[in-house]
Amino acid sequence: MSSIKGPSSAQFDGSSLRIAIVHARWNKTVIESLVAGAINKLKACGVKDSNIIVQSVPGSFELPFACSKMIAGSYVQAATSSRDLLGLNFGGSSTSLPSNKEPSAPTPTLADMPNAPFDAVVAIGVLIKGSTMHFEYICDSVSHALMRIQIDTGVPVIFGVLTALTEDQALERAGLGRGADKGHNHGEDWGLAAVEMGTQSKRWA
Ligand code: DLZ
Repeated sequence: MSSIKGPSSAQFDGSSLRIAIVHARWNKTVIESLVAGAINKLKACGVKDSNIIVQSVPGSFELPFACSKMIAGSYVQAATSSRDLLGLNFGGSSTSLPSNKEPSAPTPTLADMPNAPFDAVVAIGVLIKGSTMHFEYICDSVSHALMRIQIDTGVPVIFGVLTALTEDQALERAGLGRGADKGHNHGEDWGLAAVEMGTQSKRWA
């Protein structure tokens, strides 16, 4: 029997939105796919490439700090863009998963967005349970901190943190499953959620 789980879709126009993606670098293969899925969906909803800022941090534990600084407009973009660090080149308007062969578009930095008031921030991380309590502490603290940031700042923070018990769970949620069913890339859902919440938060302002 097919699953009934998942969001019902609604269409929002992202053409006037500025979106920040902050991602951890732990579990790179899964992260790459999730970030690509989110960017592709943002662009499919009309968000301009020049209005998508991507910033990386070491691990998921660092996501709340970086999100909060991005919202404050004071996080310094690394000299090398995270898209390049990941080998992700998002040139062109293709909505398919990016290939490293596509020409690299100049990656916008915060300097290109003075007073960058992001309409939404997508926090992306992949936590995979190990043999200690580390996983539980990070999942708990990061999810609470991200919730607090969006409530305190009024800027929607999309919870793009996979809290997987196994590597296979993480791969399947990034569309990279090892079986016949590759699974669904949740990054796409996060991109959609960012456009909806960014649009709605303008109306609720
Ligand atoms: C240390 C650590 C471990 C063991 N596992 C993960 C993980 O599965 N996913 C992730 O995003 N980060 C992990 N980290 C790194 C922490 O998030 C953090 O970067 C370090 O503890 C430094 O603060």
